[in-house]
Amino acid sequence: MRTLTVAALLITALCVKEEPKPEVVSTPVKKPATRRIEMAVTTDGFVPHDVKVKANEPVTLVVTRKTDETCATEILIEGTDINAPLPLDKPVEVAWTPTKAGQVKFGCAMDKMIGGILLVE
Ligand SMILES: [Cu+2]
Repeated sequence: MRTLTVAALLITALCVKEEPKPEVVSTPVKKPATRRIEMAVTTDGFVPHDVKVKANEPVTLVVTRKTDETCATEILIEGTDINAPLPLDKPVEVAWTPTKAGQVKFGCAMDKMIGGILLVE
């Protein structure tokens, strides 16, 4: 009797498994992933130092300082309050959404002497 029950259960399970799934009518809306831009601080400064971005498109700069021989121990972005410390060998995420086309300087606290340009299109 028990074997029969198990068999019946198995068959039921198999039947359920093989039942066609109802078709999904609406596809879930995918949020566009924020563009991530990997950046390093080396003895050459910020690498890359010129980056193209798009107005109104959020980006995340992922900045890793890889040397102590630099004064760029933080990253500032012109025209924003962004001022993120860059600990050695630790990726730091800097989220930013450019609002208008043009060139935006970024770089170290010393007037971005070590730094680069974000080219906003
Ligand atoms: Cu500096």
